[in-house]
Amino acid sequence: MYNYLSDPELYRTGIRRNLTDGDGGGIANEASSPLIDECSIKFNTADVDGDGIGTGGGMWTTPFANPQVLNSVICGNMPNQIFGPWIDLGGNLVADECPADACDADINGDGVINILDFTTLLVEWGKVGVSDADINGDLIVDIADFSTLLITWGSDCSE
Ligand SMILES: [Ca+2]
Ligand SMILES: [Ca+2]
Repeated sequence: MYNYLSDPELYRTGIRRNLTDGDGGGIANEASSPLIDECSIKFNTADVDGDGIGTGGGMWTTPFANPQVLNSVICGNMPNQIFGPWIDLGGNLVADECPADACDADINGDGVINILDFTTLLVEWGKVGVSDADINGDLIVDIADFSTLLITWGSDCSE
């Protein structure tokens, strides 16, 4: 998501597995101060080509802007979580490693973890790089993702 001279409000939004060669894998704020409320910003990557140009895997913000973050999870982004200014309104988790979240295994996002997610995982099996079936965000679809799917099988992820 690229914000330029705008202050949108994001509420209960998931921003996951986005890629850029430059800055701001998940959200880039150029002179913008969004309100980020109950959002999940996970497994986004800046500087995909690894040339050292590109930062703010989860969120990147230019100086003098003030994105406000409330009750949100920002984790598992590369090469870092947040670059630039932001205002912590509380209830946030910002971490390199994401805690286990049953609903990460809801690959197709329909609110339940079932055979449809398993089918997608089979189709994507062995894929290297960004995939919805890469449940743990380590950029390969393998047995670790399958294990998480099994453990969380049948979970209700609807809101
Ligand atoms: Ca599902
Ligand atoms: Ca994986």
